[in-house]
Amino acid sequence: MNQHKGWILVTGGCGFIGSHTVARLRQANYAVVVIDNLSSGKLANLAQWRQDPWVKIVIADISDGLIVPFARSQVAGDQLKGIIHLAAQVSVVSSLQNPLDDGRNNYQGTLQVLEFARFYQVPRVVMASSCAVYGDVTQLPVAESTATRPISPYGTNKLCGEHLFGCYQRVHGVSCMPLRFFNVYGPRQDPSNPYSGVISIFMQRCRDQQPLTIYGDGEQTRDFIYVADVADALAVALLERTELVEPLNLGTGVEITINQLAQQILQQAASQQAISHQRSRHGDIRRMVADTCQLHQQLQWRSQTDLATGLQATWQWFEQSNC
Ligand code: UD2
Repeated sequence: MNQHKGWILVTGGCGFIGSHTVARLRQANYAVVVIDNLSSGKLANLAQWRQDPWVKIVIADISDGLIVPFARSQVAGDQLKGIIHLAAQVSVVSSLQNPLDDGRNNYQGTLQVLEFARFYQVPRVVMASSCAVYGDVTQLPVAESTATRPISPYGTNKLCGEHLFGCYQRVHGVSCMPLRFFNVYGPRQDPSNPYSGVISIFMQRCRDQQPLTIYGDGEQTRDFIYVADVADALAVALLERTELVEPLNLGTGVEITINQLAQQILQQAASQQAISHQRSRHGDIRRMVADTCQLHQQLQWRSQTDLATGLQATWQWFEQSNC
């Protein structure tokens, strides 16, 4: 393909969500520049675009600034159409252990992205925020109007990132929109550390014939959204609903307990692995599910993949991969 519809910068594009976002943008014939420090992302996640002239990858840490790495990308002469900002430290637990690292990645990194957008007059920036901005909630499903009271440096820095977005919008006219991700799952999610997504951990354990561990009684709930749907919502927010600027929940509105999830995964994997229970994780949120009314009304978007379908696709990937 010789032509494309314009360049889009994806920070964290080598990661789990980032690589699906690159796929979604290439499908729509946008060219993509990725900046990634490979702290959790992998070049292998973008292997299928290795020969693609419209996917450029620069290895750099966004918290040190984007202007110099972008100059290395060979597309610096072209006007960017937009930025999808996904590069982040993603573990709530790590943020409690190393709050300064979290601040550097998630607050300073976001500020660097916005300074870059201002410098290059990038018309639109969309960022990954998190339902962690709400903290412990008493009313479910959680709506965007709920008071934000984060209970971790991770949630606090994501909230600060949202405020930076609002500030750059008002002061510098950079069109900015945060999406508050709920629990994202799907192919390429890396199960290699204890704070990886629960679906990736359970699937790896089924595949490797090890028992599953549930923290606490398993009656805690989450709202799981499939990664290709997340990539689609990001593309729509960046390219189609450019008038939107207020944060929106990005979830499915479907609440499931971890006990139910474990059973569904065992069934999908045709596995009879035992389930053991361990003490609850410190700070584990009890119940979480998105109110998706604003997502439907404003973004005019809803998730397409139900949990059974998403688990099936994820399991197929786990069976074939050796991660
Ligand atoms: C998710 C996000 C995090 C942040 C947060 C906001 C992931 C990986 N993390 O954290 O970035 O946005 O939401 O609140 O999406 N569990 C088990 N057994 C296991 C692993 C987990 O029982 O082997 C439980 C865990 O205790 C929790 C639930 O499964 O109750 C989900 O855990 P998680 O680590 O997938 O995600 P979460 O919600 O803690």
